[in-house]
Amino acid sequence: MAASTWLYRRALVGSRGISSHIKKLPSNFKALRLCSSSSGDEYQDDKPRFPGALNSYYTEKLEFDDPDDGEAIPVYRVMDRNGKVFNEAHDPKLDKETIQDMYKKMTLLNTMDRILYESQRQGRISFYMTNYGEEATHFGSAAALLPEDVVLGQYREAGVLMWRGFTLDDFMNQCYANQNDLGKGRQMPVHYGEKNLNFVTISSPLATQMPQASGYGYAVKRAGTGNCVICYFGEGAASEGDAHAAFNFAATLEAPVIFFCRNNGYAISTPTSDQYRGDGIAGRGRGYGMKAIRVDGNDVFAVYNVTKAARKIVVEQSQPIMVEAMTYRIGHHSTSDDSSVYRSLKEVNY
Ligand SMILES: Cc1ncc(C[n+]2csc(CCOP(=O)(O)OP(=O)(O)O)c2C)c(N)n1
Ligand SMILES: [Mg+2]
Repeated sequence: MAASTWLYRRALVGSRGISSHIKKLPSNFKALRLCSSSSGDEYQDDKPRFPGALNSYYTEKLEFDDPDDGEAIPVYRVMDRNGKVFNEAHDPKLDKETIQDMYKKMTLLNTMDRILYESQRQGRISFYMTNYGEEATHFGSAAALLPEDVVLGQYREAGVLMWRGFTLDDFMNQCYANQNDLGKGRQMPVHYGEKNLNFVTISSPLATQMPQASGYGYAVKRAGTGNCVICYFGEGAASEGDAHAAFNFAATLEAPVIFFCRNNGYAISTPTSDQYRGDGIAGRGRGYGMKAIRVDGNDVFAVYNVTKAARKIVVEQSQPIMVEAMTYRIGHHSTSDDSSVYRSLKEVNY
């Protein structure tokens, strides 16, 4: 049954619910056309009032919406490859101390990765995952948040935790699962968590953090603290059903969640070309009724600006936002992976 016919019948029987809704509809409501014997000319300016697409309009052209029409979402950047800022107005003008702190922590993260990666190779720990190549996504986003904003991560966001104050000892204790480990040795290495830093413990099954983030965001909204939730995830995790549930719940509940995708080109050995069609992850924002932006994830100032602007919108307007940070996973997926089997050294060294 056509939706308009159904609505019309419901209006006639005057039942509760939808009929009361119908009374609010304009007098030239589409259903009237069903009872009219006129040519319909007088309804040329009418707007469709189907409840499922209130912003649509009528057309007499039979055309499919084509994802290949129009331009792809651009990649926002602030600096060129040599660190030169294109437009002074976009320089976040962070103080020297903060910039140095970011830089030092990026190199510290690299050093920690090397030591822990080699610890695994020496058989001292069971597993490890490096963060090489994605440092700017971590520090750029973490620096733009407040410490009270809650982080739900995937696993490759050690820099976010480092920025918040997780110490080298904390990292080591967790990876070595010793008596000082905050997780009491119950988790695999890199499954960090620290309540005092508002960093929810990492869990291995992909995308579980995503619907949790939507729920947490809704709770934060109800609590009215003026904070937000940031949910980090890989573009591979975005192929999980839980990702859809998370986006849709957050959008409809208007929860203050920044969905921060680290699009690093691979989900273990699966390249993005085998992972999705359409305009990446940012391209999905519109489908969920979410603002979205794509950013150069290797440009720390661009990531900072985008996260700061996203935070303002999600908190002030109470709605989720999709951020897609374009980057590249330089290391192997984990110590259980050998990426030379599925990608060339030339690609990695680009
Ligand atoms: C439900 C589930 N399926 C499969 C896996 C195995 N797995 C672990 S990481 C990973 C790839 C995830 O890729 P992505 O989300 O892009 O994150 P990245 O590793 O690139 O940072 C897969 C398939 C898992 N942990 N959980
Ligand atoms: Mg990935």
